[in-house]
Amino acid sequence: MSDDIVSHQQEITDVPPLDKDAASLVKGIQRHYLRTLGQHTESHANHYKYQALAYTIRDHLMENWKDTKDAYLKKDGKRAYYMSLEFLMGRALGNAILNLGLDDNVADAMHQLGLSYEEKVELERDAGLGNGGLGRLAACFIDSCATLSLPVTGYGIRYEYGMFRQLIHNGYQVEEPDHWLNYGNVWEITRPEYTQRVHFGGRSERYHDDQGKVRMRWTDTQDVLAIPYDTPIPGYKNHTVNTLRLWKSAATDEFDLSEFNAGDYTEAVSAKNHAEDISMVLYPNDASENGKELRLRQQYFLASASIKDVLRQWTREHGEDFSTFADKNVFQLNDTHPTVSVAELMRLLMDEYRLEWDDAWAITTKTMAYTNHTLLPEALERWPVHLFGRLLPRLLDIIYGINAQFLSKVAEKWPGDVERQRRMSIIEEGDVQQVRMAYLAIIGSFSVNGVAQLHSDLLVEGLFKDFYDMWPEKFNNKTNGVTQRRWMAWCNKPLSSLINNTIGDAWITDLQQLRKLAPSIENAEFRKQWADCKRENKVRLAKLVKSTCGVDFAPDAMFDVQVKRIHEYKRQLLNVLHVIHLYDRIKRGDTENWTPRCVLIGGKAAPGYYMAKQIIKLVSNVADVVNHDPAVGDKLKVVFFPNYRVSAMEVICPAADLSEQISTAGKEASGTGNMKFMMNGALTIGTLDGANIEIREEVGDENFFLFGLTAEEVEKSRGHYDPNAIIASDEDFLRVMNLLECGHFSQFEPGLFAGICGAIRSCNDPWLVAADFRSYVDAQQRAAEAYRDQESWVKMSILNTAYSGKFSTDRTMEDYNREIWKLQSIRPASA
Ligand code: NBG
Repeated sequence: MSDDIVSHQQEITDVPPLDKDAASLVKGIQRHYLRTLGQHTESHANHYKYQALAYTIRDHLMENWKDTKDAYLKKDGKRAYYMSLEFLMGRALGNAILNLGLDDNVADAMHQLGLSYEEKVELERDAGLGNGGLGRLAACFIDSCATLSLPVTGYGIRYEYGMFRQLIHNGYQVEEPDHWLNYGNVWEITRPEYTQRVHFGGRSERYHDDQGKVRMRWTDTQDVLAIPYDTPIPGYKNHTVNTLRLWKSAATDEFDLSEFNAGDYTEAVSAKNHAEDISMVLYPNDASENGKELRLRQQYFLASASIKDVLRQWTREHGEDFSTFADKNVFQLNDTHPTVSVAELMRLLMDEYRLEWDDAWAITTKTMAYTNHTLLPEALERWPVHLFGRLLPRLLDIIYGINAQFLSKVAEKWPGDVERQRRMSIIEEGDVQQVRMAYLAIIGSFSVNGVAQLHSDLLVEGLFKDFYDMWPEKFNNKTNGVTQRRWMAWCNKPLSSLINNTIGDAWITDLQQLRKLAPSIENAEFRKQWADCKRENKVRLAKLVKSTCGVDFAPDAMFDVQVKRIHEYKRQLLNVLHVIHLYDRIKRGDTENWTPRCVLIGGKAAPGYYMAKQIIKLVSNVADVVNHDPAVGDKLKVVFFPNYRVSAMEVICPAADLSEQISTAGKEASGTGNMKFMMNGALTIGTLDGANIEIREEVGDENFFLFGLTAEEVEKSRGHYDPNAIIASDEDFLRVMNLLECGHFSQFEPGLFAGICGAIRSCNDPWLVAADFRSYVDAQQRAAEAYRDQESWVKMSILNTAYSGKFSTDRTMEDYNREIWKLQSIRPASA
């Protein structure tokens, strides 16, 4: 029977609708367990039970997903593509259950089956396809876009190995590969029919087309296939399911049969490995680049496959008429990583679709938008011209073309200013010529944004000043956010239900509603309930700390938390110095009116970042001494929490009392952990950096522990910074340095921390640890005192949550959409 005949008889999609009640969920779980997974009662492998539940939930997303695609297609409106080398998704199950509104029914169904809901949810492996803030931001963005019914697709890479698993051996970080796909991935659907071919190598050549016109083409290339894997991204109770499309690399089949004789067969097949290398592993560098060739391959692989995919859809719907392409498509470049997209879109429009340069350029510069995520010079990507030319020769031609055209504009605007031309050129001169990716991004985009107000201001005053002088209208700010669905509603159930009972649940899609909580600070009963929620969350975290670190955290102590990537600019070191100071006070008996504290520090260090790894070792050693000293007891506990990741943060952030946001001012572009803590009622101790400034503006100075130099003061201090004088004039600091330098925390390895001590004492310490020591310790003292007055602390905690409304990615996405993308929200017809 042919397919045609079948389709005349009945629609293949004619299936009975799914019921959402617990009994139907039970049936779904049973069916998947038996029929999809082939399991039986005696199976002891727990992950099948998780999978059966996950498949059941996925069933509920499938029709919404199809309806969403249909609605977008029918509307034929403008679409946006979020291009990112990282999507730090974490787990999907709980979020899907929440967004489908199935939480209670699933709990009921699991109960009926005698299964623990919580335990099964925890069997899902985190999708750790990102390093830190930048990757998690992308995940929060696409959650909010789905909730706002915005037609936005995420494009990324399906790394076989995500962020490494961090073990701590003898206080040192050890990296283990994270093969997160080992047990399969319920959430992805392969779409081999949309496979794209990506070119590398070869050369570009001139030729005459049919009309005798001189054109360029890229020949003798070595090609790699890009196979798409789609993940559904559900909006919150709105029937929308958007798509995250991740590419896996694979070899082409071209070497088989004819090209190889029988003897070469196995070698030929093993050549596949090289193609598959591209999507093998995420580079574990946060906010710094390592300049490896494979990394450039990954970047181009993502850019080319994704843009081809967009053009495939475009030509299917509009043929080769690109006159309205720019009105209907926009690419948001997540940092410079996918910036080669600018040149790739030019190439495809000119070489494949035969547009003229000017037309292709007009389209490109109306569809590309660039977000910068850092001011640190080591994170600004540059690629050696020779590497670029060898890997992507045709792209390099185009970049030269863009640069020549651009520099003539610069010359026109500032005649004779050769120095300015040199500064602004995409090609940096020097021993090794480099392609400056950030400049390509700025020149090729109609919008350039930073991620918090201070960061955006510093960009146009410093790093990008020349470009701002040229095109002030391109530059704008979009302050980051986080999704309150995952970061409150899902991960903090006690607090969510208290809030729901108090002001209703509209905050889940309109976070400014939380303001309505503010008057409740006067209600003693409410304050007690608030404190009870916090305590419940602290008990949960204490259990996790006990099981992972073997240390007892007393729930009544102040939970003082710093979790984020380990980086000198984030100053975990300053935190440790304060811990040592507290230890020193205890040892000296200076403990009148003491506030017991549990300090938790967690985060991964880039494997090649020596200093960051030393800092982990220092935290571990200090923790060891402090936790084992009977004189310290419950006054102070310290842990280095291993393998910090999205799912760990879901337990950590609801339980924190004090959120450490202590970067050197001007260095943290925004921060987003700071927002998660605030939402969950932690108070911040922080510098005037990144989004801390806006957090403080929202919640008020009296509910925030501010310390440290301003970004301006940091800049001014350069050249006359004298840390040794600062240390010498501060008795507390002297004692702390003495403990460190005498080997108190490295009894059997004297000199172990000499590098760290040297860095603190160096006049060239760019992070100015010593400069902020005193004001930090004083701010910590204010926090400790404030914590002792629990009534007033709880009020401040409530106000932090109440005034966190600005920091929802729903707001961030509305800002992007209003000012950059200009998409129409499209709701699929509900089922
Ligand atoms: C990071 C910044 C953070 C910021 C996130 C998300 C990079 C390059 N930048 O401060 O360091 O919150 O981006 O914008 O990872």
